[in-house]
Amino acid sequence: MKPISLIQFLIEERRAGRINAELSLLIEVVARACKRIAVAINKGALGGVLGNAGSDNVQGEAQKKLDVISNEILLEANAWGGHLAACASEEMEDPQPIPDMYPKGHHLLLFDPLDGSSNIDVNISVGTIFSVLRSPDGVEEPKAEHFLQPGTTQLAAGYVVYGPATLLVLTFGHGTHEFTLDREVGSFVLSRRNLRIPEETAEFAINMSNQRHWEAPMQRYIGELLAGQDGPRGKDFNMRWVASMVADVHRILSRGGVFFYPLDAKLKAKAQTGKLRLMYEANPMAFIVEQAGGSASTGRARILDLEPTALHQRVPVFLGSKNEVAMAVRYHAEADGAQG
Ligand code: AFP
Repeated sequence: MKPISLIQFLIEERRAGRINAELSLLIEVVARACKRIAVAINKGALGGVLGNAGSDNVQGEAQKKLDVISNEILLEANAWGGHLAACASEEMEDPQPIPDMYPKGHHLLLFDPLDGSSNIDVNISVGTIFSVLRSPDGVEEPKAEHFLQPGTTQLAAGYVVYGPATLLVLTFGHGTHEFTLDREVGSFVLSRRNLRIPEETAEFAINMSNQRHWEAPMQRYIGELLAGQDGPRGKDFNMRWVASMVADVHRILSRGGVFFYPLDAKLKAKAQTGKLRLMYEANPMAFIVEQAGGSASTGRARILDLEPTALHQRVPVFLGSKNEVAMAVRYHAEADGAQG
C-alpha cells in the first residue's frame, strides 16, 4: 500500500467532514514545530541544549534549556498562521495572546512542550503533549478562564514521542492514529491506524518509590499485582516506569498496560492535588487513550468529565487497559464507601 503522509491524512479528514481547514492547518503547524524540536533534541550535547536553563517554571520546577527552546519553537510556529485565538503552556503562567499584527483563529492550543524533560540529560525518550479546544464565541482575547473547558470538549489531542524514532499520535475523536517521522523525506507518515489498547494486561507503570505515601486502596491494588501468581489475582505482573509520561503511554498504546500517578501523602503535604497537569497532560492523554479503547480516571472520576478550575490544575491519573483501571477505581470506591 502507498504510504499516507500526515498532510494527506488531514485532507482526507477534512473531506470526511471531521475537521475544518483551520484545525487541519493547526495540526500541520504543531507537527512542523515538533520536527524542529526533534532536531534540537537530536543534537544533544553537540547543540549545547542539555542542562538547566537556570530558571523555574510556573510550577516552581527547574526548567531545562530544552523546555525553554521547545516552548519558544511552539509559540513562534503558532503565532502567525491565523488558526489560533491563544495558546497556553506548562512553561507559562498565563495564556499567550496572538500578536496584534497577525489574524486570529477560532482555536485554543494547550501544550506541555517537553514532557519528561528530567530524562533529557540521560538520553531517554521525552515528548510533547497537546490539546486543542474551541475558543468561545465573541471572546477577542482569551484569558485562562476561557481555557477551562472539560476534556470532553477537546477537538483534537496528540503527542510526539522523541525516541529511537520520532512518532506523532493523534486523535480527532474518531480513533487514535500513529505517524512516524521519515527523516529522509522530512514528513510524518501514517504507520498505524486505529490503535487499540487490549482490555486485559499483565503490565503496570507506577513510581514504586512513592509506595509508602499512597492511599490505602492504591496500596491494596498494587499489593495484589505484586503478589503475582500466589496472590488474589493469580497471575504475575511485569512493571515498567520510564518517568516520561509520553513514553509510558506510548508503550501502553502499543502493547497494553496501565499507568498510575496517584495522589499521595507527599503531594498532599505540598498542598498538591496530584502530580500531573489536567489541561495539557491528563486531558489530552485521556482523550487519546479512550479513543484507543482504554479508560482514564482520577481513581474517583472520569478525567474527561472533570470541570477544570485552574489552568495549571493537577490531578491523579490512572489510564490504560479498561479492566485494570476499573479494578483500581472499584478499590477506591470501596474504601471511600467504608469511610462513610
Ligand atoms: P518532568 O517533565 O519534570 O521530567 O516530569 C515528567 C512527568 O510529568 C511525567 O512525564 C512522568 O510520568 C512523571 O512526571 C514522573 O514523575 P516521577 O519523577 O515522580 O516519577
